[in-house]
Amino acid sequence: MLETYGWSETLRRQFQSFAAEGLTPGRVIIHQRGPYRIVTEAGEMAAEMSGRFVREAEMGGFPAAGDWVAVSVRLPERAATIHGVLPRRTAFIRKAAGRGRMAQVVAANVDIAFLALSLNDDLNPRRLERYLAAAHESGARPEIVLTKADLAPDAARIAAEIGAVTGGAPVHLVSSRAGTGLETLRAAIKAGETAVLLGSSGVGKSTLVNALVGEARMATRAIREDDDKGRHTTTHRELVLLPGGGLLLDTPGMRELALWEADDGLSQTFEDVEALVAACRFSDCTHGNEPGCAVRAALESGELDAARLESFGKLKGELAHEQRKEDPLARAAHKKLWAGRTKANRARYRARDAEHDGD
Ligand SMILES: Nc1nc2c(ncn2[C@@H]2O[C@H](COP(=O)(O)OP(=O)(O)OP(=O)(O)O)[C@@H](O)[C@H]2O)c(=O)[nH]1
Ligand SMILES: [Mg+2]
Ligand SMILES: [Zn+2]
Repeated sequence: MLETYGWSETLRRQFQSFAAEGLTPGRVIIHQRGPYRIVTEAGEMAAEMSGRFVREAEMGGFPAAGDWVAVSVRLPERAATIHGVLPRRTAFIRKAAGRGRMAQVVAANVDIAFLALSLNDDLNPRRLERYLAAAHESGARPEIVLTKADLAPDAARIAAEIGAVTGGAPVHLVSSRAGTGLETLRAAIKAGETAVLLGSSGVGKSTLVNALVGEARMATRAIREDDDKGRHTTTHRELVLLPGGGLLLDTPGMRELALWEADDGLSQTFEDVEALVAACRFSDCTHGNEPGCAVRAALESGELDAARLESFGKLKGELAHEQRKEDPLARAAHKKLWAGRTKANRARYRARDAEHDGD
């Protein structure tokens, strides 16, 4: 039973200490406000965290959709108490919006990240790069899903263009309405594997889940509200078992997956740019006027797109900024650097003013 939800030998070994305490394994299939919904050997049930677990959990340690948890089951009530979370194989983490900005696990133990973009919208390669960086960082393998193919007469051409900037991630072209591309997408998720659907609100994630399941499992936006971009139809995360095996996690739309220590993810997304940077003659090359600059040469030959380079620089800058915010040491070092620069600038201005004093 649990095998269909991805239970494995590795998990069984990791669970041994919990088993010794008489606990049972379960997987979080619904994460929403209020109790979790989990699946166990005894079927589906509601689950809440034990008081002790809540007190002792570390940042980002609360269970998320896709997590394997150790529970005590109260069978007559069909309810369970969560006492622990198993180590995550992969995790999608983002900063929660607003103050406090705690790390939030969006999805855990995901094998494939389907990055959904609607062919009905302006496809923004920069947004795609952000998604890809976050996906690589999570440990899941990213695949692009272009939705609403029925609305774009030149869908195949767009798919090819997108395919050129994904750094090797496969591109799927689907229409839930016309029923095209669904079989190939379903085949991409092997039995026991978990995929997550990520993308902006309204791109058709829940409609796609329903099309793959073959029934209306998830509520979707009414057709006449097609352009109501502001509203989120799905507000919880739900793991759905697909008929052919494999699991698909539907999530609420999100505008951006803010970067959270996505250093490696960024490198993987921009492998081409990083390779060029590494090929510059000087290791601290600013790609300005230095001789032997591989980046400038690639820009001139057209091998590298200027917008892609700019996006790389911007994401790198943002990432450094995020890391400074989280890491007090880095923050202090940065402050010192800037204090030093300001001081140097002031000295320079004074010298310049002194020079002009005699005028
Ligand atoms: N033409 C067309 N419309 C689609 C397709 N798939 C979904 N839609 C429409 O797009 C709208 C949004 O679909 P949803 O599935 O609710 O979108 P979502 O991504 O789940 O949105 P959130 O839950 O808010 O994140 C609905 O009106 C769907 O009918 C498709 O393949 N073709
Ligand atoms: Mg939805
Ligand atoms: Zn250079």
